[in-house]
Amino acid sequence: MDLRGIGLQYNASTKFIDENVNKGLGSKVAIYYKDEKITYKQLQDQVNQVGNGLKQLDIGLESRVLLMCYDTPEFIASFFGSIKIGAVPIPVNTMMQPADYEYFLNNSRAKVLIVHEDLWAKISHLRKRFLYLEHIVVISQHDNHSDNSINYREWVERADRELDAARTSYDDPAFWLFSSGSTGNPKGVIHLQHDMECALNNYAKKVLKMTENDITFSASKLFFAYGLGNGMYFPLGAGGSTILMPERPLPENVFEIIEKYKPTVFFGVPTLYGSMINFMERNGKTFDLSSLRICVSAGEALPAPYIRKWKELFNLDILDGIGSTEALHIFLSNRIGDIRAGSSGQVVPGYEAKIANEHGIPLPPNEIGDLLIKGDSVAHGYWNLHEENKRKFYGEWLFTGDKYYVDEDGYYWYCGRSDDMLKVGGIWVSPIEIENSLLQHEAVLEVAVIGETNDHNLVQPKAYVVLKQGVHPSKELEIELKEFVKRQLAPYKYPRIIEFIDELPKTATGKIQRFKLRVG
Ligand code: 3UK
Repeated sequence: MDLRGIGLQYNASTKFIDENVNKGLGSKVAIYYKDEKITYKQLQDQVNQVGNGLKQLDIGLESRVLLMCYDTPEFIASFFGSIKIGAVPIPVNTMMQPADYEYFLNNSRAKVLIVHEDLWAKISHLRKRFLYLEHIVVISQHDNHSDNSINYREWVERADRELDAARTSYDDPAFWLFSSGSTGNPKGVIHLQHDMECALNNYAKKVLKMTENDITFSASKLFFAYGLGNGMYFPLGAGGSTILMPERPLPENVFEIIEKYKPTVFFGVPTLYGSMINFMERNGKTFDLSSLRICVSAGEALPAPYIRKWKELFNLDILDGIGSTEALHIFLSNRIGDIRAGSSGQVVPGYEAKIANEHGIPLPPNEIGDLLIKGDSVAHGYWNLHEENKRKFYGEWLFTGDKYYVDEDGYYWYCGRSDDMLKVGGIWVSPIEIENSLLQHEAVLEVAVIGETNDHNLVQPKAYVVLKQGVHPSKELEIELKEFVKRQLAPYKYPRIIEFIDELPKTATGKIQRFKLRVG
């Protein structure tokens, strides 16, 4: 039927799941998870069952579904099951505090939450505060629940395995990701149905040369835009396989997974490469990484010495590339066989980049300015934030918030953030949020948090603390303050260094001059 007004039909779940089965890959392994091997046909069944389960709850087009899921097959089935019926999945960080989840749920107005049992246990007491939430689907080993939540396994098993994709269009919202803001309030980044295919074609296929033969392993979790591509829609989009690891990535378990499942492409962040190198040197052990053909780093700039060291230890290259939640994935990257250590490489095919001064005028090579990029995987915009949208999305251009210069050969060199935000271990940390937390401690009068770079050029949050009168600095107090922040905020945000000082540098109007602390 030739219907008017419905737009160009496109559903990302059809593209990333059904097309593989239709191509004859049904019996191929899509996901390696613990001792399970999940084929494309099995994954398609699970996707369809989640979609049908959601439909039975009266969830349909444009309805948000919040995912508080570890990296397990349920994450992928829930993500694509939601998309297939035109609902909009929102994977969120599993390391946050209860108040953060209240924010995600109320801000997104998700009607359904799909959540792992232990995470639900942390927030179920707040249920009355979740204004729009109607259904809770709990991924659990147990069958019975005291509250009236739904058991994921029973819900899926009851549901039909046949499901036609909703009539979504190419430009329909497909999923959201929350990006941290400088005041600590995350912003819902709305991505469209076509965005994943665009990142797949531009970066995974053209830069990483990903094919059906690839098996990926991402130490970065699926709820990060980086991990979502690495561990889900890149391998599935190429008809390859992914290895999922729900645990926190530590050198020992990352090495173990690589040896056991033999991936061909590995994705990490600079701090992880650093700790893996350190682990090797400390233990004098060797690991067999010979299955890998390439390693990728993103999240923050990769220190050049790590590239050399990794090559020495494993004879493997690490490709540094910069991406963002708003751009969905990597838009500047080094190339296989063409690496400039310390640089973010060249523009990824399918994107354009521009370095501009404060008036938006393009700058010549070697001059530092604001990096703007253009490309089809760039988000539709932020949810419900009109002013922020105007500042971030300039017509066709995305303002990245990063300072860069480009050399005569077209390689881009990172020079820092345009705001005060810190990247710690590849994850955003807002100095304001840490300051606000420390200020609640009874011993603290004033505080300023900055990023301090260590010997390897990696950033650690450092707090300059002015104590209240009568309180004296001590090692014990330092430990107590760190623990205090870890209890209040997601633990990865705690200040690694605390320095007690008598007063903070301030402007005449009383604004803390963080830049003065930065230069020491
Ligand atoms: C910084 C880098 C220097 C930069 C991400 C790959 O990190 C990702 O997304 P986020 O939204 O943060 C984006 C910001 O992080 N950054 C990222 N990579 C690099 N700085 N060198 C790098 N290689 O400030 C950027 O604006 O958390 C990374 C793929 C998808 C992503 N979302």
